[in-house]
Amino acid sequence: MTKTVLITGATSGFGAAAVERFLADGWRVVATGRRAERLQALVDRHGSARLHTVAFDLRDADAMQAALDAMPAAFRDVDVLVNNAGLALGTAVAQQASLAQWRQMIDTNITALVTLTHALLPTLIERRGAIINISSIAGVYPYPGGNVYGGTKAFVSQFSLGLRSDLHGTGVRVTAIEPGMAETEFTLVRTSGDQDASDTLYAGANPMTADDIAGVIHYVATLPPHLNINRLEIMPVSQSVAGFQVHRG
Ligand code: NDP
Ligand code: 8X3
Repeated sequence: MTKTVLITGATSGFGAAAVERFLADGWRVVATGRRAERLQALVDRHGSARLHTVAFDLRDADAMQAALDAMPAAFRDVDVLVNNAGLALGTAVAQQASLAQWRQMIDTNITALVTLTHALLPTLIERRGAIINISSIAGVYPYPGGNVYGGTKAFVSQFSLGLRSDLHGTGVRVTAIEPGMAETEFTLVRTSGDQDASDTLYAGANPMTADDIAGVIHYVATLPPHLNINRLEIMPVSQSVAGFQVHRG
């Protein structure tokens, strides 16, 4: 039977690559993001028999509910929710950071994610489905300038584990994927559009690609139903963790 996956943040990076991966594997896909023209391009490429796109800002709870209410019947039975949309904004240390950017990260990475999850839980329980949350190594390992972004991702990982406990016995699987450095539009967004900064960060680093992570998302979604990966941390070989900092005054 054809399964349905709802993927947020499908206009770029991991989400866009995941759309391609699931469609290629015969799934029905609901793809969301704010940039309507990119979603339309997906429909132009793939048609709408197995693809439903809907453009809205995830931070707008009313728009989210309207999008769910308007979902065509063929796409309503969501088996897998991929909470992928998210962003980092800025690299400033806390004492110099923008409160507006902090709030936007919290509203997107946390509030929108829990709101959508809450709305789809009844369906996911009925379908004995799966929730795949895109967290980050930034939620595990702190670094200067990671402050609120890392905090939101720590929330995502811990919320995932909490969901696992609450959904005990329902058959619903929950996974937090915690990627390290991957080249997408992530750094362009983080630096407010600084393409040079993005290019410099990834230059020579052989970072992960969006396809790498899409493959992991698809792998998790298609595991035998008696298996649950709780959290999955993945980095490029070129990246590793380096020690503590010590201030001597
Ligand atoms: P991209 O910037 O390429 O993609 C982010 C996606 O999120 C876009 O499709 C964007 O769509 C969507 N999005 C952002 N804000 C909103 C919003 N308010 N409403 C709806 N959609 C929104 O980055 P990635 O693919 O790299 O990021 C995907 C996830 O992976 C994020 O949660 C990120 O934190 C996480 N991550 C990324 C890593 C990396 O190194 N790239 C590493 C670890 C985790 P649109 O702008 O059209 O709304
Ligand atoms: C993205 C990974 O290390 O750039 O979540 O914050 S990092």
